[in-house]
Amino acid sequence: MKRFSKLLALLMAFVMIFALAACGGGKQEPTSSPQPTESTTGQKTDKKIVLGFAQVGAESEWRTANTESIQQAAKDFGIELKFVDAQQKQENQIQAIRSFISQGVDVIAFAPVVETGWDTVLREAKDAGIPVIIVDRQVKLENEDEDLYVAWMGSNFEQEGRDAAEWLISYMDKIGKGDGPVNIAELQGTVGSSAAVGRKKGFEEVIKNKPNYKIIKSQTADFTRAKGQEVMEAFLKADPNKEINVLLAHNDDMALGAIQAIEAAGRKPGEDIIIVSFDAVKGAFEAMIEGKLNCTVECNPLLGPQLMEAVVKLVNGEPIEKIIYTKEGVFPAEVAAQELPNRKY
Ligand code: GZL
Repeated sequence: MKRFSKLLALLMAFVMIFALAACGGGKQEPTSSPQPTESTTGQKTDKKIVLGFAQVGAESEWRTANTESIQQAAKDFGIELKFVDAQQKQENQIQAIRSFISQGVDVIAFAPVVETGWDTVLREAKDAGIPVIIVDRQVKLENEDEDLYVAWMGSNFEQEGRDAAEWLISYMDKIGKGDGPVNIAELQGTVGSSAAVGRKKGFEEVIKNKPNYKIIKSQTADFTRAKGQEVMEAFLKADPNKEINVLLAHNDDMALGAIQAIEAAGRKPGEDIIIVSFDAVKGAFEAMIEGKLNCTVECNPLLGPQLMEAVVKLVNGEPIEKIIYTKEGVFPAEVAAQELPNRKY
């Protein structure tokens, strides 16, 4: 009899252990079974994918649209998104990436606030076996041959800069000012960011062939509207002879701030000072309709679906392109009214 009760107790213990293991040992398992994640390629994954994303910050309308696109696409793809807003500080982004590594996420993605200083943390992610996708801005590695990330997706910033310069030259010729002095004030984006570096490089590459085109003032306003207004005020105060007749702003937010400064100084934005900027956010279209901005070069923030597609492919073990450019256009004021209703950000 004793043997039988021992056997029964052993059996009961086994059943208990098995039952606990089946419900995750008390861990908070998702109540609903993980939804299969379907990429647009039709591939399904049953595993709940976890993506860690370290965002630059919330400095502009562009960034807000980029964040919304990523958050919505994660929901649409059934991907668990761990999202950190780094408030435009590289140290916060690095800290977030390290936290994603320690949490053991499946994929890490981030929009690098500046180009350099990422090698160490990218090596840590690689050593942890976690693939990294760079989104939007680019990184410059100490050793470009080192394979520290699986893909980059975003805009061709140098092409955007070239497009802005080519539009400006054609516009100045059209209004009969192409042969006179074209004195450009430049509001640069965040110092060391690939968006600012690339736009400046592309713009200067085109105007270097036009001796009457000169950048006579240039300073960063960190991609924000407030600093755009502040720096433009300073430019205008230092321009008593009103030599500035063009503003190049590395994003629409800084251009919109500069417009306020130009009006406060009694000058007409879009007429006395021709303005070209980047992003093509709704605020830029509204300013063009008011005649205060002359052209915006699109920089597409809606990268969410492309990112999630790449994440699912990675987790499914499918190959992804190393470089994924987004498609973009150039929007002069004359098309603003017809285009505004189509704008998604
Ligand atoms: C460009 C992006 C830039 C935008 C700005 O891809 O990194 O950062 O042009 C934003 O509006 O702040």
